[in-house]
Amino acid sequence: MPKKILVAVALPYVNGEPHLGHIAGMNVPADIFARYHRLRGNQVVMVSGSDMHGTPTALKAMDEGVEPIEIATKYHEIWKNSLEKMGFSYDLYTHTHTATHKKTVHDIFLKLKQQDFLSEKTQKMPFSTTEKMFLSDRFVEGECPFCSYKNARGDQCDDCGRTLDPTDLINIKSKRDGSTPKFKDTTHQFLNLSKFQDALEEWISDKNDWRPNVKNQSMGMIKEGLIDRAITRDIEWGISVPIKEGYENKRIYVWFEAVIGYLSATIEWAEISGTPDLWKDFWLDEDAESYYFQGKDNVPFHTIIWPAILLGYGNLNLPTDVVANEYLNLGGIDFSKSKGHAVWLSDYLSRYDPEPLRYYLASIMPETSDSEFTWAGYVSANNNELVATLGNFVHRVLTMTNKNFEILSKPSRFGKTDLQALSDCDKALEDVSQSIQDRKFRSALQSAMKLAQSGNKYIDQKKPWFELKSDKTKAATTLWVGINIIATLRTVFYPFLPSTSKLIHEMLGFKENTLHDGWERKKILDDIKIESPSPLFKKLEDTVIEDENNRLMN
Ligand code: B3M
Ligand code: ZN
Repeated sequence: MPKKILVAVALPYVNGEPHLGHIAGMNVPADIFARYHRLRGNQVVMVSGSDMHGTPTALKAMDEGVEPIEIATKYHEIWKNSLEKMGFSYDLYTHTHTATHKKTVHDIFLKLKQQDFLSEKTQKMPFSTTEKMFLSDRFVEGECPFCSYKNARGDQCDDCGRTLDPTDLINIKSKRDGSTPKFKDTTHQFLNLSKFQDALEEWISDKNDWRPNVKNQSMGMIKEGLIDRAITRDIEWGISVPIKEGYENKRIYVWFEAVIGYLSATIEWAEISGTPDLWKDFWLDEDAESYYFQGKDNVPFHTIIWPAILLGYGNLNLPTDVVANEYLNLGGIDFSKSKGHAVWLSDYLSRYDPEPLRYYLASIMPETSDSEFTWAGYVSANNNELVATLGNFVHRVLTMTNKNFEILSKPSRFGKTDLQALSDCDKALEDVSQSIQDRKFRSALQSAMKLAQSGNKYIDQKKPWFELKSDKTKAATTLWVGINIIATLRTVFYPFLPSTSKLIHEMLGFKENTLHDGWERKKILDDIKIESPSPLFKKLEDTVIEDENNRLMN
């Protein structure tokens, strides 16, 4: 029975361009996971889009002296284009400024209100005496009372990850003009998180296959005691509050509505596909699974706030896993000078190919601890692993076959080494598959690369160049086995390197879409003809390292 799998990728704020840290933490793992499951024949819907509202966009718009919608639209286009160029296979990449999203948010808000999970309360909020306005979320900064981090924001501390209220901040300052705000009463709608304390604790307690950091951080916050949080704000940029009086100048808190973006995107996707009810397969069917990919700072919103909203609404599936990554840091260069610098995705793509980046980011993915991107590491991964191991193996086998055999036929007998090589193929299929299912992407990639390494060893051991001179049928056996290894590499690398996989597929003479073949060693025809192959990867000069490091320092 094919599974139904929702791949939900965090909706990035559109207050800037995507950099490599963003995609290493969410898009790369999500795409590997989605592509793997599609190839297995499972029914997958992968959605995300831009998180358009709230103070992040409003603050950037203020800096640039334009309306928030201009900023949001501009960066949405940049994100969408760059993600497309990377080959991320979204079924829908939308944004949260759509009619479908607003309707879904209002529906959920009203249902929660009706079920008594929202209540109105008056709270003290920072008020700017210089600008005569309330300041929330990213409009203020101060010291975190839990971990003493100096730049904590009005709704979250980026250092310890806790969700906060502005009243928690020590030495609170306006991010807009540096002034010290006064606290003033204002009325808001609150999500009664305290009502979900027990249900959430029970739900998380048996999540033993979650990454330890995700489970422990969430459990820790729940155990500290959940407090009701305001989900409306005194700001102008955002989704209106569906309450008749008193909320005309207020908007829904950006995090409350952004998480609903996963649901509204699935609904929008179903509508666009001409099957408007299909979203239900992924959200109402209890057997459907849902995986949420994101950076670690997003965890409490996906393990506490979103599940609380889902529980309150009723009948909608809770996350199967919240696959959060740690951070990818920019390493190998002087940090003080590079502060504020990043490798921007569109800039990368203007000079280099997507696939080596997909590969390198998967190989250093910050799954359980922070990791470092270095240009030296990138060049080495490209030259030593992609070019010298994978590319070289494929090239040598296909070239030798093309030069020496018009038609290569299936051998009638295999030796021990040949059988071992074929069983290595089955092992790679199993190992990569298991690791991806377990959301262990680095280990999955290692198992895939191991097959290319053992393929090279097999060829070195069998020496088909000698066999060609001494006994051509032996050489034929070796190359036929080599081609079977290549056919398996085509499958196991598909989730990581889809274009490379497609190229291998075509070089093996297969015409149909790679997706139709399933997770298996593609059945090699009994008689196969190999055309002269083209190289899979380009070697990079060592000067790339210095050039790129210089670029970062300037
Ligand atoms: N926009 C935070 C971020 O971009 C936030 C994620 C929303 S996911 C629903 O890091
Ligand atoms: Zn903190």
